[in-house]
Amino acid sequence: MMLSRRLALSALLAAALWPALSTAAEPVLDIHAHGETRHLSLEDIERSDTGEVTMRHFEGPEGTFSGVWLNDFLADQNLDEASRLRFIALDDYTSFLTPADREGKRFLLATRLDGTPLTPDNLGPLMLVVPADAEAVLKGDAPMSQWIWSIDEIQAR
Ligand SMILES: Nc1nc2c(c(=O)[nH]1)N[C@H]1C(S)=C(S)[C@@H](COP(=O)(O)O)O[C@H]1N2
Ligand SMILES: [Mo]
Repeated sequence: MMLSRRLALSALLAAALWPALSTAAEPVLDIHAHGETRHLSLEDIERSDTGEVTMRHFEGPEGTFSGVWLNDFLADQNLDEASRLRFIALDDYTSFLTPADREGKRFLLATRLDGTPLTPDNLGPLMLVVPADAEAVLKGDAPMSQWIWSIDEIQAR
């Protein structure tokens, strides 16, 4: 009796958790570097040092954005030496970051809003923000041209 009840409970739990687990394992980012392409899932990305910021994004979404610090993530991907990084978004918007840009500002590669993976509806799957500039950007006192959202590709060279 006890056993079958426990089995039923684990089956129920597995069914409930499956969407979250499969989402985390799905590829969300293509990295092109040294003539190779790497497909990374949220799980892969979130192995790097995590950070978070509670703020309103100028495009609307508001809450606690969590993700990984860009420089830690790049180091983990052996891309910290890249002299030029190109970010490409789902809307084909593209921007570049140099090592000096990354030294001057601490970028967070956001993966989640209030714990839920970002989707294209709320500027996902990945988004770059500068937590230290959150208030200044809203007031118009700091530029936000490097706050690229809906990132799904990084090219490094
Ligand atoms: N994915 C994506 N990110 C983007 C943009 C965009 O069009 N698409 N515009 C960039 C620019 S040029 C600026 S100034 C800021 C704000 O863009 P907006 O004024 O068009 O909202 O977001 C940046 N990030
Ligand atoms: Mo802009």
